[in-house]
Amino acid sequence: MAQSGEKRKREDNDGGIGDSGSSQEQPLPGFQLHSVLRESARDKTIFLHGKVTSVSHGTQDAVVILERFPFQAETVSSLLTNQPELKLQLKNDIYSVYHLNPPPELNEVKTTVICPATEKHIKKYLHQDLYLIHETGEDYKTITLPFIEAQSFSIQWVYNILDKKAESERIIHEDPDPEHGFILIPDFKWNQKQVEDLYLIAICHPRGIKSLRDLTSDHLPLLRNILREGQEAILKRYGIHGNQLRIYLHYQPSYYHLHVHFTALGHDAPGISVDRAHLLCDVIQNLECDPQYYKTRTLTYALRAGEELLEKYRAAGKC
Ligand code: M7G
Repeated sequence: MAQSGEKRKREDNDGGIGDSGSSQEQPLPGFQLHSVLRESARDKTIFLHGKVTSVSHGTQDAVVILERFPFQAETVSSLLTNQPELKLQLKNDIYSVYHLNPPPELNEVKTTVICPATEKHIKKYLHQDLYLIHETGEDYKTITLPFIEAQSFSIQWVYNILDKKAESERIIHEDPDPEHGFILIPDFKWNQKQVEDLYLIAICHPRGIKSLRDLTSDHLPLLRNILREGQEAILKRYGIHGNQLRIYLHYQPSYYHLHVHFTALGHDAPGISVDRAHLLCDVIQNLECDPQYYKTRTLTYALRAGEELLEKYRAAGKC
């Protein structure tokens, strides 16, 4: 579908250098809350849609994700030893509940800002009912692919990493081979303070591989390389063995440049459910058995109400 020049410009800015270059400025000038997109008491996370206003950019949409950090074994005892301010809430026999006000350095809130946020970002974080799509190889060609080509998120942030224009100091491992190489880097969902919620992504060097659907047996050397070198690098850096890692691809991904997720097996990371995650070891085996597996196979995934791709499937009478 055609997009307005304004929208395209905003999407092209997504993750661009221009944005990270302005990190010295106040990141959320004049922030006004527009709505709560989603919240999770269990995950201690809230997703906000707001408006920010600055002289240079006028009024822009922003998505802000606030998230409480997990406790860290090294610092947690100081919460209790340094004369904590404990306010009693309830006492019954041997049981008591307090409110503890931690010192500021132990009370940080991880704040992820996407600005300017596109409509697609806002929808991505909005709580919506989910619907399953059973996408055949033919559906991919006639419905999904044209949609991706017209609509997908900008992957400028990915190119910034590959070109060392952003996050270069965060790279954990690189294989620079243009065909089989990749960069392993902490995902921006992970604060790197504890390995319990370890989350890295391997971004492949070759450009133009959009997703699982583009993979054939020609890509086996690349995939095997990511699996082997990714595990070795994580073992070396964090002491976590491959058998304690969940290594997978998303289908559908949000960003159409092939990347692989590495998460701690014990971490209930978002996007690990069977309707989205494809284990890299299974992907490799499937391609070893059938070089065209992902071109022909029906792939099942969930889409949110209101998502444009879902509307396309509905219009085609496929959902
Ligand atoms: P995905 O499967 O395309 O989509 O994964 P998802 O976000 O719906 O899971 C992309 C992954 O890249 C996610 O795990 C994001 O958290 C991560 N990510 C996204 N951005 C914009 C960045 C970024 O700028 N830097 C880093 N390091 N990770 C990012």
